[in-house]
Formats: sequence, C-alpha cells, structure tokens
Amino acid sequence: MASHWEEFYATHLPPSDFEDNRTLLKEFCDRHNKCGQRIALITSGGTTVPLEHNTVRFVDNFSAGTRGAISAEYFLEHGYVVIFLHRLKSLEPFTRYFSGQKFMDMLELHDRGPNTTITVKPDSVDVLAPILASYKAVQEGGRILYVNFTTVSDYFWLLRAACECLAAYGPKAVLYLAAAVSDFYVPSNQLPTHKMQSGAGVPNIQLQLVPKLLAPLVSLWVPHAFVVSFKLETDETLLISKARDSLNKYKHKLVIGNILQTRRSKVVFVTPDNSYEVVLSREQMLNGMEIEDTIVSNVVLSHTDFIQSQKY
Ligand code: 9Z3
Repeated sequence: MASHWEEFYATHLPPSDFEDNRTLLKEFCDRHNKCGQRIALITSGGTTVPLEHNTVRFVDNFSAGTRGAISAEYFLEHGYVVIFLHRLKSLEPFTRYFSGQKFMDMLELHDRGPNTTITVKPDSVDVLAPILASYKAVQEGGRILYVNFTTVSDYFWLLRAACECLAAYGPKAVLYLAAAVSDFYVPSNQLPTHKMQSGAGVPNIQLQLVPKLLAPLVSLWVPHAFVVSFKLETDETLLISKARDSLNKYKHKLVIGNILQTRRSKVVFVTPDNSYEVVLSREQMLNGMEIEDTIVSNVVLSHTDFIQSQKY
C-alpha cells in the first residue's frame, strides 16, 4: 500500500533551503500575476531515493532533463513565465546547448600572460549569439525562476510550495510535469543513519510505494489550473491504457505518453476524449527540429481553449 501523501509530509523533513525557495516562489508568482501573465510550472529530471540518511547510495530515476529544459524555452517563446523545478545538475534551458566540452571548444585563448583575452571562435558566434540573446532577454525580464531538487522528498515539498503560489493564477497556470518521479522509496524512519557496510552481508532493502501527488495536486492544490502529466513506459502495449487510467483517476486535462527509446521522436497525447500521436520524421530530426516545439505548441493551444472555456 502507498502511504498517504499527508503521512509522507508528516514523516519527511523539508530540504534545508526550503524557506528560501518558498520566498522566491512567492515573490516570483506575485510579481507576474499582477501583470496578468500566463505561467508554466515545468518539472524536469529524475528524483533520487536515498538508502542511507548520510547518503552514499541512492536509487535514481532515469531522466537527463532534456524534455523539461527544451520545453521551458518554448514556453518562454510563447510568452509564458516559467518556474523550472529541476533536478540539480540536470539539463537547464539555454545552457543545455553547451554541456560537456562544447562550451570550452567554442572559445579561443589569446596572448597568454598578463594581457590574456578570451574570444568566441568566429564560427561559433552564429550559434551562441541567438541563444545568448534569448537567455539575456529572459534573465533581464526576470521571466524564469530556477528551483532545484535531488530527492523525491525535496521534490514533494517544493512541488506543493509551488502549487500554493500558483493557485492564485487559476486557469492561467499550466503544470507540465515532465520530471521522472520515483514510484518506490524507503521511508525515512526505516533508513540506516550511516553508510551500509558490505561486511554486514547482503542488505535487505524493502521499497514502499510513493504516494501519488497528482491526486491532491489536481483536486486540492491547483483545482483550476491546466495540469499536464507525462507517462513513461518501456512496453508500448501499456502506454495508452496507463495514460488513460491516470486521466480517469486524477481527472486532469492531458497525459503525454512516451516510450523510453523513442521519446525524442514520438509522443502520444491522451485527453479525456481522444488520443493522437506527435511524430518527428528522420529528416526533421536531422534538420534539428525538436519534438518539444510541437508538444508545447499543442499544449499552449489546448491551454488557450481551456482558459476560454473557463470564462463562460
Ligand atoms: C517523462 O515521461 C519524460 O518525458 C522523460 C524525459 C523522463 C521520459 P529526458 O529528461 O526524458 O528528456 O531524458 N516524464 C514522466 C515520467 C514519470 O515519472 N511519470 C509519472 C508516471 O509515469 C507520473 S507524473 O507515473
């Protein structure tokens, strides 16, 4: 049995920087709500499940944060302000283009010594300039707030705090839940304090079910928002039925299903009334098209319809 979500909060402490993040969230939401802005809360990256209080070992959920980071850029392009709730060190909007050695390789070092200068290689300027321009415009407008989590418990605390601030937006808020959230965990009161010792023999680790946050999120925390969840499967035959089960259970607006291996080129939109695929051809992928462009455009259209429908 999954523990109840209230019991989870009662038995797991908030992250150490929780109050600072809550203040930032509140300030960000209040500031933009005054201007009548639409807002997107994007969750991105995988949550961890510690196996020790002083954590050396943990169970992780697969996600590089690509979907969330790219989608954030498209929501910003569509005029939304964005809360980017992401796994620490997973991909982030704008900087995602320069991960690994890519950024270093774009730079040139001149005149070693006291007059050293660094420039961007001429053939990299064309790549960097538009990304830098978008990044600067977003930063200067204060249009994105970055908040990070590591464990599933951090994620729970921050997601609820964000929802508390988003409630005031009513239908103008989109929740775009792309983070890969652990389904299983070891409750805090069952964790050993210190690093498990191999000398003690084979550990017996009993994982429990994580409570599904979508339930209170949709019905209690942001009942008027446009909630979109993602469903990740590895068995194609389960995808649509699992997505539909989720919609029927939580009564939100849209589930976007994807299969691990094909997630960059194909997703399926499942709504209460129908389902349809969004697919990128090989050629479109080679031309640098990103499936998130179409995903976000479709979500924005549905969100616009949703806002209209709430007016009557
Ligand atoms: C997803 O399905 C995301 O699209 C991916 C993105 C994690 C596959 P990447 O970051 O991958 O681009 O590498 N996210 C949702 C996964 C999830 O945990 N969903 C929960 C579930 O299926 C419901 S909210 O039960």
